[in-house]
Amino acid sequence: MNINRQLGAIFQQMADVHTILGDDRFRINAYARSARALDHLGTEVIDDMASLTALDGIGKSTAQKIVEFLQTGKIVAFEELMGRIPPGLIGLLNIPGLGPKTIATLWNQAGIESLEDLKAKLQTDELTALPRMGKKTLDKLRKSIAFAEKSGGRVRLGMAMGLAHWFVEQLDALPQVQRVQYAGSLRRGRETIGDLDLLVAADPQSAKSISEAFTALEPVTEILLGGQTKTSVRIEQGMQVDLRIVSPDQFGAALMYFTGSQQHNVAMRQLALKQGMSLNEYALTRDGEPVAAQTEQAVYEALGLAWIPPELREDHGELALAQSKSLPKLVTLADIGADLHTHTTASDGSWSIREITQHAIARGYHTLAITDHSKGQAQANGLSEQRLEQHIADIRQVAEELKDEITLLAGSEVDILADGSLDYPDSLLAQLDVVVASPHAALTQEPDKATARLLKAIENPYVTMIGHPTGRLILRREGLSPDMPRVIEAAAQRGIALEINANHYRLDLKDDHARMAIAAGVKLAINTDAHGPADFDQLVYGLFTARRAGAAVEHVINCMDQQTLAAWLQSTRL
Ligand code: DGT
Ligand code: CA
Ligand code: CA
Ligand code: ZN
Repeated sequence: MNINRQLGAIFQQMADVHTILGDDRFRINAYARSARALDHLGTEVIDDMASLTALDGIGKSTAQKIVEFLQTGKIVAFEELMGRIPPGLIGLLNIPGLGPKTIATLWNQAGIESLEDLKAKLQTDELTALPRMGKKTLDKLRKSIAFAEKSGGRVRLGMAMGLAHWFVEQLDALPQVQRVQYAGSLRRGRETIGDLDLLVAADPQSAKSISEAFTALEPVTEILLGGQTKTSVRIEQGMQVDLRIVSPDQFGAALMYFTGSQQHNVAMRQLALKQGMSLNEYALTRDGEPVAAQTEQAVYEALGLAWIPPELREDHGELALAQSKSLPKLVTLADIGADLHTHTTASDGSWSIREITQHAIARGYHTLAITDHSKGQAQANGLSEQRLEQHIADIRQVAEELKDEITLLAGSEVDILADGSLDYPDSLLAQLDVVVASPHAALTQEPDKATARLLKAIENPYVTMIGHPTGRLILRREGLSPDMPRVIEAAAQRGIALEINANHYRLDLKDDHARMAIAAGVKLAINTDAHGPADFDQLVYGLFTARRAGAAVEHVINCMDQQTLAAWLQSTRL
């Protein structure tokens, strides 16, 4: 379990509940700051007051709570605080766009204590009697609730991955376990995950003891299905985790089956039937005799197919490509040599220019672009024109000092304003090496306005790429719904890149749009948008998304070598 994230979520919830209760700002800010600090921390917290209070954003009282949690598994102050509000109110915090202040109003002035209460009141417009609750706001709220219910119970890839790694580690530590692998939508790298699917290879004799050890793991709160080879549990994070135990000689067929997707499985089974064979979760067989089962490769090969990377197993034409041995050679972590969207303390990041550059060097990157926020992003400490000029000079200085180790580029993540103009004048943009133009505000505008907005930004002569083009936050905020085929076509014409923002809340472009971009000949950028130490590691989620889109090295500018990339960046200038 990722302790930092668990603690971060607790402190954020404490900040929210204090806000709902109308408690003092000072305390609220302290908890919110601690939550952010924990989110960005590179290493796991340990129960030591001195090292905890040394961390930026962690005060003495928060540090004491962290120690309490690490030693006892709970925080008494948190539990007492939760007792002060109706339990149903917490669920309302999951509705996108519904913040603790509004929840306080709904509770205090309309007696709303749960999602059910709120939905009942939204049947009519009676809530317009409350402050800041116009008809438009109510409509937005109705849409948000529908959005939240549609995503029902799914979690973000980045959250599920952390949990899966922890379970894999626990199972791997059991001596009876020969192999363990996560499967399902997680292995396919989908942006949200319904439940975790874990697969273990072991001697059938030991299945019982393995499933007992699994159900006894600390985060398990409920056993949904307690068989010997099939076990399902609910864990404290709310997720369901399925465990299957198979004998080692069936592992490949089982892994293929439980990786899915279901549509891919159906297509595979049909292909097997066509060839006079039969495929199920245990083996590929002919006339009841096993043909292949031990590895996925063997099963695919026996059907005349190349091994298909899990990210492509969605029945989007991958079988035909595997048959003609023309699957794309998907981009991997090792192919990435540059990050072109990162933040420093100049705006809302937690690294200095030098620190982030050293981290990029340590990761073996040949190029790094620093792209702090523009002036309109006041809440993110966006840079005024004057500050940007100074920042460019500061970046150039570090670039000169470290030029033998890395190419450090001066950039900006410039806001695309609601009308499509950029937040800095062209004369200033012209001084930059990289211009990531991103929408941050006005994210509920009508689709045709959003389309016009992005098209206008693409026309700017200095823009290098559009960053997180829709501004969505997965399971939180729908973001813009522009006409993506038109935006992609414009980017292709203009010769600029579209970003896959690797942050697991964003993954924006999403997989389907990235696939369209590749087909249209648009170059993709995969950037982490790093704000702090843990963020470079989010690259894996961007890679999953790119791979689901069928991206190979030649589609991704971060895979270019230093010289090619420099020349490509130049080529985007009109
Ligand atoms: P999720 O959990 O909703 O994010 O999506 P998956 O793909 O992980 O789905 P899940 O957990 O229900 O099942 C895992 C895999 O097991 C699924 O991708 C394919 C396979 N599977 C499950 N049920 C069926 C089925 O009824 N037919 C076939 N052919 N495969 C199935
Ligand atoms: Ca699943
Ligand atoms: Ca499942
Ligand atoms: Zn950014």
